[in-house]
Amino acid sequence: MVARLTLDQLVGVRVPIPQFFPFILKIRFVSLIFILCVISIRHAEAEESQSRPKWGIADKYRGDKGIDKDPNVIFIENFEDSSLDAVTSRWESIKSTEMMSLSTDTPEASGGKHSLLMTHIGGQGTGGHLYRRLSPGYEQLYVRFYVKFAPDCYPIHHFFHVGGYNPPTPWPQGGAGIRPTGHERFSTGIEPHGEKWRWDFYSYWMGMRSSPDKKSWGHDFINDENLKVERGQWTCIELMMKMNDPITETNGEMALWIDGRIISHLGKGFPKGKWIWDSFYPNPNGAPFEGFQWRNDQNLNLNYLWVLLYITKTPPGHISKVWFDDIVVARKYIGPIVSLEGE
Ligand SMILES: [Ca+2]
Repeated sequence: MVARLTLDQLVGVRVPIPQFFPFILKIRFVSLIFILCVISIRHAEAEESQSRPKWGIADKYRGDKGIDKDPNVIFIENFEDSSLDAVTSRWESIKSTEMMSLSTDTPEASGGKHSLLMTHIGGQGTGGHLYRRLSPGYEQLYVRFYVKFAPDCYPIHHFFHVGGYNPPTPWPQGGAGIRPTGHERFSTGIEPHGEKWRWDFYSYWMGMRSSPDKKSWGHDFINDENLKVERGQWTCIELMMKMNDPITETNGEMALWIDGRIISHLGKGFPKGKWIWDSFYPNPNGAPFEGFQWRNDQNLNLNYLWVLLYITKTPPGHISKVWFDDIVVARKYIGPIVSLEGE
């Protein structure tokens, strides 16, 4: 009876103990249940901490108000100016301002009143961008942004990029289909992957493999057909990139969160998976991921942000709308905006 009471108190549920158990075995049975409970709780806590950091910078600034003053924040763009000219003055390379406008459509939790709307009309150019350097360059960065695609937005060729050039340039460079040598550039796009409308990385670095056409096109790492891009609603994306150090190592990392939920974290030895040409398919029966040697030159680091909408092959006249808002670049995990409500 003593043992059963203790067990009930410990786990909060009544676990029947076989009546034929001698008293000493009952004690051991209770102890075993207790230990299993502790292990289970700790395992759940570990999973929780993996699925979402306990807090992000945004948790301290409801509606992102004042987040630009945080010592770990490097740059923000919330499009809260009265004119587009005031916005573009913060960027070094701007492509196609004629397709950009300030919109009153903002993420629900946002403390602001404006977002950036890019409106692409089929047959008129290939989209637009805002690009700038992040000086003096960083060894690790978190980049969070909100995006919304119109329900009838046409498939997108390439999207939001973060990376580095050596030396840094005030404009984005080329290099499509070419494997970097390791001293001059690397990049990762967070992309809706064309007609598939699924989120994935799209990375260029010196350790790339080849594609079937013997070139090296951006590599993807998630390959989850269920990770759909939900058009018609705001989505919070956060990318983390960490440089390899020393430069001879493959201990660089990369991670993606969507709406505060960890989707992918890649580094030396994790996760397990299988390569097929330029695509990595996570698979517990595969080999440990080799990690990222983003660079072989210490002067190459994370030093640019490229808000890109590159859209091609759209039927003439078809209108594709994409909104951006609440971009934050920081040294630590940022997380989704915490609503002003309840303040
Ligand atoms: Ca805003």
